[in-house]
Amino acid sequence: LILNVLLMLNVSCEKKYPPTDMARHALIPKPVSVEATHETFVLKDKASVFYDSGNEALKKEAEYLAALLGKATGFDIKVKASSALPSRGNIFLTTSMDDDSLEHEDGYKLEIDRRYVKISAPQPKGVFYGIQTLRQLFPAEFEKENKDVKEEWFLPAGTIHDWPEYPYRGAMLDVSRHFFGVETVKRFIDYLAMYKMNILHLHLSDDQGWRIEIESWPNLTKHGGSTEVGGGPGGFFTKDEFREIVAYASERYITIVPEIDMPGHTNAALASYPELNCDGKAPELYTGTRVGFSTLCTHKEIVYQFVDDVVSEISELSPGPWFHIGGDESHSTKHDDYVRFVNRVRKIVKSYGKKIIGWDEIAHADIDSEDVVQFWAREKNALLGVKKGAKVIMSPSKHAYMDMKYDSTTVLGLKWAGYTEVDDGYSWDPATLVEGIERSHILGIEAPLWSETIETLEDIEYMIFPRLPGYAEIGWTSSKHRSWDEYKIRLGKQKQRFEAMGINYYPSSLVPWQ
Ligand code: TNX
Repeated sequence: LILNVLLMLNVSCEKKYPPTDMARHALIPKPVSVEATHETFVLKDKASVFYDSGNEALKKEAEYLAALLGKATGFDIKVKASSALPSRGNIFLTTSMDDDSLEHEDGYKLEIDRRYVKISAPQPKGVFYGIQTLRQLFPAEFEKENKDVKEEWFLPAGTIHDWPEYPYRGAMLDVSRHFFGVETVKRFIDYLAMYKMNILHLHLSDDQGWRIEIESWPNLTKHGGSTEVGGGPGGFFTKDEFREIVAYASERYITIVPEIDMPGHTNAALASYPELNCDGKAPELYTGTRVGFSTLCTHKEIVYQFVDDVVSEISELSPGPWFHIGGDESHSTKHDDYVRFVNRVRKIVKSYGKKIIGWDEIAHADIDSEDVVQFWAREKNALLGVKKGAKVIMSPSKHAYMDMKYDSTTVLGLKWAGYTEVDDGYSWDPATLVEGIERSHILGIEAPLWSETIETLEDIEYMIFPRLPGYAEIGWTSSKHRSWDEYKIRLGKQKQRFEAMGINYYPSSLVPWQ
């Protein structure tokens, strides 16, 4: 009886908050389902984030969320273990699911009502994705530093069920043409995480620079890392820095795919070690932007020792399942030499327990169902890969290249694959783009950012915003639930969020910015 009276008092004392509509919030990527119930959850100071007691992985998510909320609101948000739904006003993270509608291992369910917020998922990874959705349900100023202090933050009530369409949802950053340090890479990772992407492919070597320390071949970074396009100072990641990137990414459920591009795109290595060249002479370092002029000497045994050492040292630093061997634009390597080289390198990579990814040209080598071709230019190559049983990552340069200019007025970027306005970036379906490449062949999608013209974080932001959220949505949301006309409205509503975060974005006239 006492309890009932208390409950009644509580109800009658409850403040009235304006109704909400969860379904009208501009979530990117678009979730599988959103049911609004129009109540309001109020987050106040001293709220706690609870997690299943004993679940250490989940505790990490709770700490991540508490830190995020604390930073945004200034509240003192505590993390607590619990075995039941906590009292009102709190947030609960759990991996015990009472709902079989969510069979997908990377999925989550987010429930908000006026009493609590609950994120449940089969795995902590799903909880992390639920947290990213929760974050987007707060008003844009949530993302702003040094804002006015508020006593209450409102969230719209309802239930979201959500899971990804493709397992591989990536972006690539070229740190070779221009070098970007750990802080910039971490920021890039933050942007991927915000949109539930799970792969960061790092293009770690090219003609213009070698960017990762290899202890057994120290001149690669000492000499080969000492410049970049335009003649700037270049740079490289020490092993510890690379480990720091891997760890930062992994806390956000992002796998690093390291790429060492070979046998072409290797001038920086060739300049560092004369024995890798057929004529035994080291060329000068290169700071221009041409491609296709360099090749490792595929007939020399020392070249395979070099590859073995490099793959070994990098694989030891990268816990992910893949090693990207490049293989593109080897215009200075004879076809037969190229095929034999890729075949041997493939065996080396496998001997370190990694699976091979290569640009679509590697389909000419003896690849099979364990290998992955990254489609960027030639449909024929990708189809050959599919015929050999390989899986495909879709990175069509006409749609997915974030280094392409938006239009003729874009100062940064290149245009060899055509201009890529925000709608061209979004309006394609990986599973129907190329006849013969079907849904079942596709591992996922990746949007590369090549950096011939990109020098700073501001440059990076301008090219990836606002295209990146679109690639994230292509990877996450089934194409039957996607259309540009509906998406552009949600994208337009990101304006305040981009501005709150200080992101330098391209204000495309195709998007109804609000
Ligand atoms: C082609 S895409 C390349 C890169 C360039 C890029 C510029 C690919 C596999 N190779 O070497 O940076 O174009 O858009």
